[in-house]
Amino acid sequence: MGRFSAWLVLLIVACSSYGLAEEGEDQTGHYTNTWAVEIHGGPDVADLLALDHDFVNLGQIGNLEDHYLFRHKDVPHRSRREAHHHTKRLGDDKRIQWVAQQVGRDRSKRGPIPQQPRQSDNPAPLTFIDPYWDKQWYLHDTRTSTNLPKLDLHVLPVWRKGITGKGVVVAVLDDGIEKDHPDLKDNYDPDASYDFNDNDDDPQPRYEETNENKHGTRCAGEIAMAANNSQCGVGIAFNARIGGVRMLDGVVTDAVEANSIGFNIQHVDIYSASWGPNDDGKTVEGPEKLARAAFEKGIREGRGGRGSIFAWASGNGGSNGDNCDCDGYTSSIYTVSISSASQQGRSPWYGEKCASTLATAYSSGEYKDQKISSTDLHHACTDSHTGTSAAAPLAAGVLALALEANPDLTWRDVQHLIVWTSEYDPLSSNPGWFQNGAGLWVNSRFGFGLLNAEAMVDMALTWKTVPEKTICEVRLENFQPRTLGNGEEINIEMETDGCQGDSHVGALEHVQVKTTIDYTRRGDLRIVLTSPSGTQTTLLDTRRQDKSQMGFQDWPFMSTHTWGENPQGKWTLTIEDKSDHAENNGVVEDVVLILHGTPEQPAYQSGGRVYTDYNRVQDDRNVDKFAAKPAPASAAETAPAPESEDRVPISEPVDSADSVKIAKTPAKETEFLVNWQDRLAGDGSEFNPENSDPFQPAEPEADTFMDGGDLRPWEAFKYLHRQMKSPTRPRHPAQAYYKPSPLYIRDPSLDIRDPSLDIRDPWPSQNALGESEADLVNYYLQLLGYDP
Ligand SMILES: *[C@@H]1O[C@H](CO)[C@@H](O)[C@H](O)[C@H]1NC(C)=O
Ligand SMILES: [Ca+2]
Ligand SMILES: [Ca+2]
Ligand SMILES: [Ca+2]
Repeated sequence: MGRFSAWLVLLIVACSSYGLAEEGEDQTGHYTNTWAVEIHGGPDVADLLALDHDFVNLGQIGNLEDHYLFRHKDVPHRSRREAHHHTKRLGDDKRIQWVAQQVGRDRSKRGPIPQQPRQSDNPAPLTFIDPYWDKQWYLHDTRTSTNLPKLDLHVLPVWRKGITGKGVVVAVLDDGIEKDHPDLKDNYDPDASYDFNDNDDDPQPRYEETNENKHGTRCAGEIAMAANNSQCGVGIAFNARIGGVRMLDGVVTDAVEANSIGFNIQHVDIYSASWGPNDDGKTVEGPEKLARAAFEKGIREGRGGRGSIFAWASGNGGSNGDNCDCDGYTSSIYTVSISSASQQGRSPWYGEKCASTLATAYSSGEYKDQKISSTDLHHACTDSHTGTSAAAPLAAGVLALALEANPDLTWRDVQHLIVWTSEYDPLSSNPGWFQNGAGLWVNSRFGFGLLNAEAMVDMALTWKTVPEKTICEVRLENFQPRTLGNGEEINIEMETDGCQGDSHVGALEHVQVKTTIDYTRRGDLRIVLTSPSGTQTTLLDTRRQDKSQMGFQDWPFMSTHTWGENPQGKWTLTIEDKSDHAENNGVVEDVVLILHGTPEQPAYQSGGRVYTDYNRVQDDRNVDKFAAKPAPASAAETAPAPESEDRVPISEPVDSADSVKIAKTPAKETEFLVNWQDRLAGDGSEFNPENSDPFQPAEPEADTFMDGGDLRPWEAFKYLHRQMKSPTRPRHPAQAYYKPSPLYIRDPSLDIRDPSLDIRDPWPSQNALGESEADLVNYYLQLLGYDP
């Protein structure tokens, strides 16, 4: 290309970035709701001009003096069209030297991070000979078409920088670790391992027939399976050292928890925990005195004073109507609470909502979605690890990469990094997103969004430790206990200046509301906190199964949703009972608002968070791979049509004991089997007890989050199960007795118990199916001759 045409290209680009192009269509990016402006005279002048023109001044852009980022609230955060009139209005103001609407572009860095040159537009593929590598869709993009959404945690670019977890130690607090597993033994670290169930230093799991103690080994592999050794897969931090603290295979006491949480805190950097109180939708429990003390000691003294990192699963009780606000481990300010997103970028059926979740990692979803691959007991591998159990270790692995990039990060730095780099875009199709007063997108199902390993590591590399933490407690003088009854709501207003003085909080991190409420039926209460910026956070949602009369005793509800906001002004706490239980009543005894944060805004926030189009910006795929592979046909497309609409009893004898084909299947049941995963994604609220036909859709509720969940899954499943259970067919191990796990382990597949027993509905009010049921449906599909 000659010099002249190069100039031409530059000129066109310049025009469109100044917003002067005739048509705002832009093939390579999208317009955001932010404008960069140049204004002389200082930040006060900038604030004034922002006000004049109906913008919010998000502050100086990085270290560029006289440059500010303005946001307009009436402009969509993402649009293909330029907002000409706003640009023009700013441009026409003589006090504004320069203006440009910001466009989400094909860059690999975000916000105030200085842009580094890309190594190559089409980097060489990183391939591994490990047999499960191809199944690790969440580490490298396995989609078959560029039209599909990007599908990974953006780990490959970090590995390309040579960052693989070296020098970082992770301990999995669980039911043990198979330390001699061929894919774990090289990274196994005895100093990060202990057995608090048997009080010895060998965390090897206890083996028994149902392999119940596979959980810890599965979680460990996700983090630190060795790379390119022909064994299983590749851990996210495959050069990290990994240990196991065996503590779930026995009586779990406060002391056992405290021992585990506080184990070897100068050696272990990251603790990964995928357990917590029962997810039954009626429990309110948190760490007791010892475990609380262990957390506090860990963050104060662990890692040479920089603080232990705790990656915590947010819980799997979604289908029980559970809410992680009632789980004091995930809602601790010291834990990094992690939720799951399915391969489809959806909140899975087991996901819990709460205000304390920080971010999200991929995990299992519906039946067709791929699960998580890892090491398994007996030196085996698995491709079916599930639930938030599987999400938290992925986060632990990502954090290990960040700690290798910058070992000086404190426990608070780590949370700031997560808040600032997690991605809203790949999960944006889910309901519940809102932008808080600091411009951050947040959702009670996902926290600040999907983890982005590359963005986090890049930001960690040049990170400046955030200022010392301050805590501002807001108490109402002369607070009189307030009564609450059915159908009522009370509003408690709390005015604060953010504690001017030594404990001044000017920029928020966590917010806690510590309260004591006596109430006749706890599950009917809903609590919402409104910040001075207008951010409304649900601190507690109703839980239909929670009939407890225990209320809340000094319970610290916790929210991350107002992160980055200035707390000065009026906070409102709304407590309501809108149930149909007329007899309900109680008293709000006490309320304390606890604001955690820093006196000044941390420097990194000064330019405001700039959101970009994840799919375009983060596209590090090797484009060639999309050329050859045809998209796999779905089961529904390849399945033969049912031979007849007649209802033929499924228990009709099969050809022979060896054959797993059956001749005819009632159409309705076949349809259910083939399509069930598309139809059962509801959260159970569509359950229609009036409806006796399990295959008859219930009336869907208008504002219920559903993926077309219009059946009564458990009813339909039980019916099918009865039909399919013929003595002439081989028995599937999952044709077993299902029982909610009394253990704390967050893995639905562990609910399979005694295989000699018949199936029973463990959660009569639950509608969604678990992974065990998924396995069975899979098996039934095989029986029917389909290849699921
Ligand atoms: C893994 O090993 C194979 C064969 O030895 C090699 O071609 C490949 O480059 C290796 N991958 C990495 C990431 O080192
Ligand atoms: Ca032992
Ligand atoms: Ca391996
Ligand atoms: Ca829970």
